[in-house]
Amino acid sequence: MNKHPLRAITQTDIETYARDGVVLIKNMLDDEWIECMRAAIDRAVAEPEAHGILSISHGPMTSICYMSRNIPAFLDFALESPIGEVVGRVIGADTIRFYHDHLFVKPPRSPKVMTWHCDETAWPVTGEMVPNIWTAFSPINGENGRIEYIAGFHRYCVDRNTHFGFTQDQADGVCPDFEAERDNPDFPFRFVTFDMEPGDAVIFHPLTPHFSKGNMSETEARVGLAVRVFGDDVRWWNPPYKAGIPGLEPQPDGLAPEGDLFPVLWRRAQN
Ligand SMILES: O=C(O)CCC(=O)C(=O)O
Repeated sequence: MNKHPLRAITQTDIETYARDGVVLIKNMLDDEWIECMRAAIDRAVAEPEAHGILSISHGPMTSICYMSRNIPAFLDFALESPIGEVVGRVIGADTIRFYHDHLFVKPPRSPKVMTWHCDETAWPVTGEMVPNIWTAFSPINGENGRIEYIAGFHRYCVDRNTHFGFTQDQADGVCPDFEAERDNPDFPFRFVTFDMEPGDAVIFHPLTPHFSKGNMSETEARVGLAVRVFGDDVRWWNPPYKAGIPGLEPQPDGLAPEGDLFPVLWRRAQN
């Protein structure tokens, strides 16, 4: 099972993430990881309540979090796979800690649409270094519900200190419905999306809007495992609309996350 990515992170990967707020990393995992995690994912999908915490989007799609607390393979994936290194190098962090994992499985013919949203508004922290590394464990394509992203919108949000959520009472309210912009030739941002193979990953910024439609395949589930991490600039911040962390009281605003619930996944070697 590979500990380092199967191909090195490049300057182009780093610049693409900085510019677009989203980057595809092909071929991150070897076959052993894919096989091991497919088995662990099948276990979680068979009994979601027993193996994770149901997310609000659970329903016609398996959407559960914190499997790493129940199925050892998910914790191994966070700690021993290349994800910490990959995300740390792409976002330019010196230290990457684990935050949580979130499994998204759309079975064949799942009508589940994830409406446009940014993740950042839910996380009980400030800082830009709370990306999502979303790894494919099935083929991902236009038929089975691949994710779409609005490239560059994260900079718009950072520059204006704007934070869109899922609901009106979160920060600056509901994320714009970018469907209205799809055919607008004057829309200043790009829609981007990626076909993926098992073991490929997409890293996206917490303020990058994303969306996925239902799975129109008759036969193929769409399987993705999101891992969210904390980098160097992250500090606790707990207004009422933020998600809690199971088993942990809200932490004092302004402190950096640390401790056993947030193990270090990767540290940059010092020269
Ligand atoms: O898997 C999906 O379709 C949505 C994923 C998502 O919203 C996320 O990873 O934050």
